Amino acid sequence: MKSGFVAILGRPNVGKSTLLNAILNKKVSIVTDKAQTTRDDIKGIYNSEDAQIVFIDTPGIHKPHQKLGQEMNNMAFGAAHNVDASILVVDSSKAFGEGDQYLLEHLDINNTPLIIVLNKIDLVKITEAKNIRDIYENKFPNAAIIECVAKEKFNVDTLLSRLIEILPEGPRYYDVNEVSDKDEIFQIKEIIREKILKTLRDEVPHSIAIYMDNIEWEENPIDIKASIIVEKDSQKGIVIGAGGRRIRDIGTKARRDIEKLLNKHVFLELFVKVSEDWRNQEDALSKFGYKYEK
Ligand SMILES: Nc1nc2c(ncn2[C@@H]2O[C@H](COP(=O)(O)OP(=O)(O)OP(=O)(O)O)[C@@H](O)[C@H]2O)c(=O)[nH]1
Ligand SMILES: [Mg+2]
Repeated sequence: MKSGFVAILGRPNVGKSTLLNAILNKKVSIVTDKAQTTRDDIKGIYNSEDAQIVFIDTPGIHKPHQKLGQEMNNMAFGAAHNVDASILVVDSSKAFGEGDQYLLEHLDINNTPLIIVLNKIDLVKITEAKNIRDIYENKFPNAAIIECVAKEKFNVDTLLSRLIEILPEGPRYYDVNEVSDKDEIFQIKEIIREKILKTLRDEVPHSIAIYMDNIEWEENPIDIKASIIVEKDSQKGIVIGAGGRRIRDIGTKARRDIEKLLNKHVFLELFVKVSEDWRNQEDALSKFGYKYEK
């Protein structure tokens, strides 16, 4: 029996969460086309007959502009420690730049085995792929490099077999029926945040947190009251939209996914509240669950 912990690391928007969902054949981490979608360490547990791999999806490592960004980086750096192996996901359709340099300077994978996933290879010409491969081969001569299309599950099996080779003999750390370490409340908040990220543009989606006001599990439909937290007054109207159309749309889409998750009918009520400059306020970061503790 092979088992162990594996951190999925990389810059924002490279496809880390897509890769995790592809490995698990289940959506445990939200995916959008916006950078900095993932804000937490999210464990996803893969089980086969003779292996268990506990993957840790992490926030994309970036140069932080707010305290929230620092906390997110800390979660990713923290995940890179105390694991048996790491996967560094790279968007191979983007030229190597400042952001990649930042990551390489700050990330310490602590001498654990590394697999580099050159993702989004579907968007790349063969010659360009070779350039990116050369850069990472030079940086990490001991790492295995695998080209993937996480979105299409291309080469995900190859990645899994390589990982199983690398991992030590060990027990199952989690029950075989557990897919993620996050509870339903976390997943409900993430579904709401995903719908907002997909609906809004520019800086607004990054300024949002979700706060669960109340859930009445015994009611039918289940009664959920949640608040969308924005940073400034001017963002309230953007989230609500003309005649409340935008928030209704977000609510409808979120409710459908929450019903699928819980397999029950749901009544979802959303509120919009301002928490001034919350991404820089320690107490607000704690309240919304973004304080890195280890
Ligand atoms: N073309 C292509 N797009 C991909 C692939 N994998 C992921 N994507 C897209 O890339 C975008 C970002 O994917 P995510 O999985 O959210 O990326 P992430 O690295 O988790 O991003 P953060 O959570 O922000 O750090 C989404 O629009 C995905 O659909 C791929 O192999 N090919
Ligand atoms: Mg992600």
